[in-house]
Amino acid sequence: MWDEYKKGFGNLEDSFWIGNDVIHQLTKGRKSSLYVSITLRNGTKLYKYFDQFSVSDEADNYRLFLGGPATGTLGDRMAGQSGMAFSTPDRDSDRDRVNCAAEYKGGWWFKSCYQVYLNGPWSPGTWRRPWNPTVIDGREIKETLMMIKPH
Ligand SMILES: [Ca+2]
Repeated sequence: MWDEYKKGFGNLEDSFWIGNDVIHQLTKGRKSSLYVSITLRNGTKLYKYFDQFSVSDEADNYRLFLGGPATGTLGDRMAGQSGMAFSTPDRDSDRDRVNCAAEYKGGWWFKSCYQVYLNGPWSPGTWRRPWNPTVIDGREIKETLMMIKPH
């Protein structure tokens, strides 16, 4: 799992994780922003924009940094995960006694375990609180996007 998130997986025209090495390279040494959106099945589109976003290298476990002004219609909870290392089921770097990535079946910047988690399983009923408290049930979600923009 760690290697899959490191190298990226999925289909670029449908659903994918671009890869933690690529995210690190894109955000290394230049200021970048992160735009996250969640589109619900009822058509509502929610978003959050973070002025500063970066991910450190593999030796530092792809640590997340979010900073600067943040705006949007999703809540502020993802900022609480800034500073966290990336975890996958086979590499627990979170701050909880359990293995959050194994418990919630995906890779993410888990803390203890999360307030925001966009890589949960899409199967009904298992992806809880994708973005607390704005979106509390993964079954409501049609699409999520994370986009990086250099300044
Ligand atoms: Ca743990």
